[in-house]
Amino acid sequence: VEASIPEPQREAWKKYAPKPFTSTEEFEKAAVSHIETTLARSLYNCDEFAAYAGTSLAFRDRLVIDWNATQQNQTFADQKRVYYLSLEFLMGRALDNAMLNVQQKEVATKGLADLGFRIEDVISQEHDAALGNGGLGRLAACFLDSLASLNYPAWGYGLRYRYGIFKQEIIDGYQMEVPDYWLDFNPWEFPRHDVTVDIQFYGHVNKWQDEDGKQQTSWEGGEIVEAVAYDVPVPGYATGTTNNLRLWGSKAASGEFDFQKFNRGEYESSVADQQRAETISAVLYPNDNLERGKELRLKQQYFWCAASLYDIVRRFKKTKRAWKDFPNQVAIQLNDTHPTLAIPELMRILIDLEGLEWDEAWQITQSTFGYTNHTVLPEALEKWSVPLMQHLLPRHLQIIFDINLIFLQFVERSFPKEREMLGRVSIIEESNPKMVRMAYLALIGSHKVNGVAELHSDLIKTTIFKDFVKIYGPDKFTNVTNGITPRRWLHQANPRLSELIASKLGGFDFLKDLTMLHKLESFVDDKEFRKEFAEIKYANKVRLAKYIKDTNGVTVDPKALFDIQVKRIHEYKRQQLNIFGVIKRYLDIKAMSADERKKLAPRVNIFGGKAAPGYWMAKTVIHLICEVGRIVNADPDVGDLLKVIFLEDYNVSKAEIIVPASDISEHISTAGTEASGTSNMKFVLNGGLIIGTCDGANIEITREVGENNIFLFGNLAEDVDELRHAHLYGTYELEPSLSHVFDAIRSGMFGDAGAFSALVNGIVDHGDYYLVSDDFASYCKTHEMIDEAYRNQEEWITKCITSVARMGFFSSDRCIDEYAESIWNVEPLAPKQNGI
Ligand code: GL9
Repeated sequence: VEASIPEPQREAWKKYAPKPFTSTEEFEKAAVSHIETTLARSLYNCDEFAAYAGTSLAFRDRLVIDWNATQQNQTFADQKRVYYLSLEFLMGRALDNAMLNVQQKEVATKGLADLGFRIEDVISQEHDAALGNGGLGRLAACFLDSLASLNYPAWGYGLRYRYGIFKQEIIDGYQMEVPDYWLDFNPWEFPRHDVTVDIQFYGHVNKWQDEDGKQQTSWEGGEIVEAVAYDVPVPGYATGTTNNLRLWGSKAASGEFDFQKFNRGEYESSVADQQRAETISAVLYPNDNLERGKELRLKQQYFWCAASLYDIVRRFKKTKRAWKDFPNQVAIQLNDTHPTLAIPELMRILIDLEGLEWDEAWQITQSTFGYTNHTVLPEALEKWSVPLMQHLLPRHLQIIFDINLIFLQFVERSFPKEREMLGRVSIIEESNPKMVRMAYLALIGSHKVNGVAELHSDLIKTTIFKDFVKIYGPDKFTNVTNGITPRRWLHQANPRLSELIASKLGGFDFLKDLTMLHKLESFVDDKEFRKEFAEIKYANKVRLAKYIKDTNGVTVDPKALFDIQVKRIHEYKRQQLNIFGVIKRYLDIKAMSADERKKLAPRVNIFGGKAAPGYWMAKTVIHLICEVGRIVNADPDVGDLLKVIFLEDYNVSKAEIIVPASDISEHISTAGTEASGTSNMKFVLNGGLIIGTCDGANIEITREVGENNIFLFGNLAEDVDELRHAHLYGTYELEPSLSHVFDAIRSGMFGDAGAFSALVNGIVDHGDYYLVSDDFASYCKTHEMIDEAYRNQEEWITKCITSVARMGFFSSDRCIDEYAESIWNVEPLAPKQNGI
């Protein structure tokens, strides 16, 4: 309050308060001014990067105006806010998105042209913000876009990694990892050096009785690391609402201790402390669907949870409300178990610092948190060793033990005859060392738990959380099927298709209500529309073909069927099934007569994705893909009938080029393993069809688009356990056509056979856990059906258009409204200015 300008002086302020540009001239003025002054460049010294920087700064000014107004409006309105806690936000590039969301891209296009630049070249100067591994992180980014676009008062909280997900280089057919230092120039973040929180680690717990005989507990000693806030504006589409993403960076606390060391001349050690502190937010762990209990990771988690909660509690306390109102003002969503420490941390704040009784604190905590589960893969379920937690967070471990004790007593009372259940549901696993099961803690500490697609939400109730359904009843569990933002994944990635749709639907309102797409069905027989639709797909394929030529040096025919699988490389996602299928196709072609070959639809098989650096099997899959490409692409006998491409360093901005260019994309996980998938939605929304298993959101996509418009194959989730058991204990027979593929690999056709032996043996000798052999025949058969269907281009286009028209359900806007209604109980808040 002291910092506000006195009433009499406000007129002067308001007179000069900046106004957003609205014309080409105003944009040019803002951009040139930034290039000349902020960047100290000139007419003779302005390359594309400087043009990018100037454009970004001009748009940033615009966002900041809306951002300030939004924050002020939300503070005055004083209603419930949502806090989305996620260790990953895979944002990609910001400039294009900002221009489109404030609906000023045309102004910038013209303005940049006036200054001698092509906007695409300017946009491509930006370094991706790649603070995530894959689907989970990108989902968080789509949610932020929807929260702002729907005017929800919401903040994201995450970590400001200095290094995002590594850059992938393919060298001689092998993945190499290169660090991704992305902060050299980042105009999209605002360091808040005045918003800091001291975060404590290690130390010990003190308990004593105060004068009133009340038990008191405090956590003392140890070391302090400082959290500094970095704020990133998140503009909504066609609204004045610009929300905040707050990322915490770590640095050494500037206390006496350091200073004294420095003063004593112990420079090295004082610098070492500094570096150790900065290490906490240095690097994103590059694992997807895998947890490895590293101390630094636990430190990251607590650092970020504690800083975020301090911030949230500070904001709440400013409203002078009673603690019981906390859950009426605050909803915190836990994106997977990574932020689970926020639960014992809130308990610690309420009990140790604010003096609440356990029961009231627990009531508040449970009502505040919601937990989203994103996987049932056992290797991805987080567990932390009790000794490690005892060492790093002694007070939190005590609180976890207390939560567990009270919970187990409740279970004992409710199910006195089922004593074995206690061990199964305990937060503490009685192993050596003992482990804290984070998913159980998250579930017990939240009022709702959700899965991310219907099948997945059913599966968590029958597998990993089965006992908890009995304990709490089914109503604690719900489903919110994932979605994607149509702003980035249609309007931005595929502007021509977006334009075409707008021309038929009477404007761009569909970008705010994606269910409006259904009206496209009435144009499915419209000749002109069909022609344009097909032309756009072709142009997108030409764009990708050019990209492939530039990056891989391979010429591909845009008239061929583009078959794409881009996602993290993981055994459960079964890129190996895909490449084995490609090898079979190659062998088949080689055996065909010239006449038979004439009937074949040429194919381009495109792969992309990163393998976790320590995931040897995934790296082997990449190597095999590259080797198959090397042989096939150089085989003159095959020519354009088959090309195999591995695209290096798949990321968000590359997805924006790749996704709109597919005819078919592959979503072929072993049934029951892919919780949802979200790229499946992106591909169909962009007019491609999919081949997929009955897994994750594929099932709901099928329900929406209709069985005739999707190519499903393979075993069902309910049969997987049985099959796995049969592999191990029955007589195991390899699918013969797969056997031929393996013979070819073993013959050295694709280079050193030894390099691929583990991949082959995993299937032949070690139980084929992912059911590659079981699904191989049906997979290949389905690809033949795709060949057949693609030959009938008229039918094909009908399928594509019909599918696009039926994708309205998969907007992340629908998702966010569901969370708001069934988990958060929050209402949107109309913006005060610049709203449309
Ligand atoms: C994931 C699932 O594997 C995906 O199927 C799902 O679509 C996303 C978003 O809900 O979540 N779970 C998970 O751990 N990851 C996912 O992508 N992996 C990471 O990105 C870390």
